[in-house]
Amino acid sequence: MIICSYIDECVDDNGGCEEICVNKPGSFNCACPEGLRLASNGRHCLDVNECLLRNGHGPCQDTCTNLHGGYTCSCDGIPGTQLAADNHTCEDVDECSGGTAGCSHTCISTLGRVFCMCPPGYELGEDWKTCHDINECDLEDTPPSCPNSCVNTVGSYICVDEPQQRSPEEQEPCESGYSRDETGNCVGKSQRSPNSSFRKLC
Ligand SMILES: [Ca+2]
Ligand SMILES: [Ca+2]
Repeated sequence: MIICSYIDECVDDNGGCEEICVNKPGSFNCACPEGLRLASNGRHCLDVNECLLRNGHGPCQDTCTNLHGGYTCSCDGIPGTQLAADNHTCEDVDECSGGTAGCSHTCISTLGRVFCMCPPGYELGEDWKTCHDINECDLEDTPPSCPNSCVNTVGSYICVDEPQQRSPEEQEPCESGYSRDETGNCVGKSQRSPNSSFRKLC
């Protein structure tokens, strides 16, 4: 009767391996964890410099720093960006998040810079942050559609009806019991007072 017994070389001093010893029937070999490679002596593990690829960037979009058994990426070389959740690419830092970054209205962030924008009817002030109403009635380059009856409003403007220029003879007669006063309004004959509660507009 022949009894075969395998010797586990890894039991004794880890088989002489620096990191991982893999026992096999009749033999064994050394291995290294991810990020390290087996040295030519078959026992020691050497670091892999992942950053040597791509002109020193390695797998990183920007800066690659080699570590023993690994590497780390950073985005110090691309202003306005930060390392994304994938730990490799660089993403724009949104300076507008959590606030308006000083903009009175709309905040836009791109590549580390903040731009403020204004809604229609407003223009950006000298601080490049605060939106001020445009007085459309005073615009010379693009005058309003009603240059003679323009009233500026916040964010826009309105056109008010121009006052009637017709002479009293051309105006329609007032209802019975009313007559037209000096401003052209029909007022009760017995209440010819500007403050009268019986004042009636035609
Ligand atoms: Ca490394
Ligand atoms: Ca306006």
